[in-house]
Amino acid sequence: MFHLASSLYTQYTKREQYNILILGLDNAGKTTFLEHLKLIYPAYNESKAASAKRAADDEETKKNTSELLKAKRILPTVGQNTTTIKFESSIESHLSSQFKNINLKFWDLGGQKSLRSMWSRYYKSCHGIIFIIDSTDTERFQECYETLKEIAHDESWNSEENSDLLNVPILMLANKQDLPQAVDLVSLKTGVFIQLVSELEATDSKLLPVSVLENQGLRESLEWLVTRLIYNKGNKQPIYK
Ligand SMILES: Nc1nc2c(ncn2[C@@H]2O[C@H](COP(=O)(O)OP(=O)(O)OP(=O)(O)O)[C@@H](O)[C@H]2O)c(=O)[nH]1
Ligand SMILES: [Mg+2]
Repeated sequence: MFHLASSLYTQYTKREQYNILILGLDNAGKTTFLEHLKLIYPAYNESKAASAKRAADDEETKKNTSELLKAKRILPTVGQNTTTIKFESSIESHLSSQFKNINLKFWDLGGQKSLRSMWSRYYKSCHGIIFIIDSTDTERFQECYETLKEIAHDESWNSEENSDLLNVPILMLANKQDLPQAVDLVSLKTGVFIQLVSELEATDSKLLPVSVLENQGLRESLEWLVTRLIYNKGNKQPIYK
């Protein structure tokens, strides 16, 4: 009884943290994605007052986060970047109450070939994966496909000791849709990724079009991911903070 009461207390007073891995080939836009999230969501430790002030300032200056981002110099990642944000849902749904008190901790890992062997070290601790594809880099779609397939088929997901990893959601983002040469979603799905999409059907996955630089599709992507993280909570518990 005490345990039940204590666990209920924890669930209602603490925030839930989900760990998300951001993966993809080099130059896909992973760090840009993370930097944009930092501009549009509050940091996990931002107070309510600071949050309200920031929202008011943004409204006043009509801050264009995309312009701010373009002024930043983002270098290729060697190692990792981490950020934790407070998730805020903009959608009213029957899940709205569950969308409260959620922190998302992101690990953005370097995508250069020599760095990819490090990725699997993080699988055990993650609740979800975001795989970013450069939709203009048609020459590397095959490499992208093979890399994603390797992740999906990594033995970590299927081993008995990691059975909680089985249904970890995989969100694929077809990035750089703002550029005219970007391949659209339908062509992506019917092209090199068709086999992958059907292979991943058994898992919890989705492919969405975005421009992480222009803030197109960012919030919608996180909404999908968080819905799936909550759905998978029975399998893979969040961390209570
Ligand atoms: N036009 C356009 N450019 C983008 C977009 N996202 C990222 N870029 C550009 O793509 C380049 C690479 O972006 P990064 O975020 O550094 O890529 P990354 O995936 O972190 O690369 P690594 O750290 O090497 O793995 C930068 O010049 C970005 O400005 C986008 O949505 N549209
Ligand atoms: Mg990077």
